[in-house]
Amino acid sequence: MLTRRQLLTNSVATALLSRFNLSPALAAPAPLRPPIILSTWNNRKANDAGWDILKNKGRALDAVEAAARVPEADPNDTSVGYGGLPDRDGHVTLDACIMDEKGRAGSVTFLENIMHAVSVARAVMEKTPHVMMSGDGALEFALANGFKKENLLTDNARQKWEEWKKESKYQPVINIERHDTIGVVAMDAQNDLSGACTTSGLAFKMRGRVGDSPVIGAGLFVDNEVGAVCATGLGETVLRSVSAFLVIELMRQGKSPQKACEEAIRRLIKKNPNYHEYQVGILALNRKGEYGAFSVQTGFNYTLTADGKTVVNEAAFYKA
Ligand code: SD4
Repeated sequence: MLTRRQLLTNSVATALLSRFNLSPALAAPAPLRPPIILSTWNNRKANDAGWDILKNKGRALDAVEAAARVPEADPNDTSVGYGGLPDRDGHVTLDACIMDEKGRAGSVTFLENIMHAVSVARAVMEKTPHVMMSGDGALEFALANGFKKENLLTDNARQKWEEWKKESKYQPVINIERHDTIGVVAMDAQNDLSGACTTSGLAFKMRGRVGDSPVIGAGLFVDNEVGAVCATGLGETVLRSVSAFLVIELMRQGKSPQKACEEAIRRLIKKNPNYHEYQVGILALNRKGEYGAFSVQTGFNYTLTADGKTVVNEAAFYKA
């Protein structure tokens, strides 16, 4: 026999269901989806590091940070962290950000001499009341929080800079340099979402230039009710379009991740019509574990790990 309390709970539940016109099946919580991690470009080792965390029921936040740290530490990756190509004055300057399932965010821009910019961004998020820290202040904060100061300019990167100086042409090249700037988005076993981005930015950029990667809403945005989105490519175009936030809002309105990326790239091209001269790729994941990617030019690929398997997929691209 039902107790008085159970009867009361049942009648309140029935009243709520009819008030909001819900069937009991619709009111039940959605079943949990399996974890998934995606990163921009061919970043298999990064995904492996993230997957190790996700498969053990770890947080998406830890997974995206672990993934981003892989290219940061790799001297052969010339657009992230250690080994990143320097600015036109020979300084490696880093941009990074991270966002968690609570919508908390941390970011560093124009950071020098610290390999793991993404972890400094996480420390900004977790240990300060701020979202963004920049330049010398970010460096001081990193050192005060136990990060080690080191030279990030490798012999290889210095050599490329010396070569570049002979002509000193400032022309970002589409898909010819190896792109390793990593944007990474993930959903964990609890179905919480997080994302991270880390880069040394455009090679031989003007000193002090900051791209889209550390800018919340441009290079990265996460909304746990909707999805997680990251962008890569010519940051100036992404900054003008606030692309990651736009894709989140398009998905909120009901678009699939694929359609949302396509619409955001179309809008970006409208604002930046010289689209033969630059590359941008956007990668999106929604709460159902559905994903999509789209780019301005051919050549953008992304790495997907789900169910313990990793594949590198070519993204579709804009055709006028
Ligand atoms: C930037 N979006 O600094 C970065 C660069 C990039 O692949 O993603 N390169 O503009």
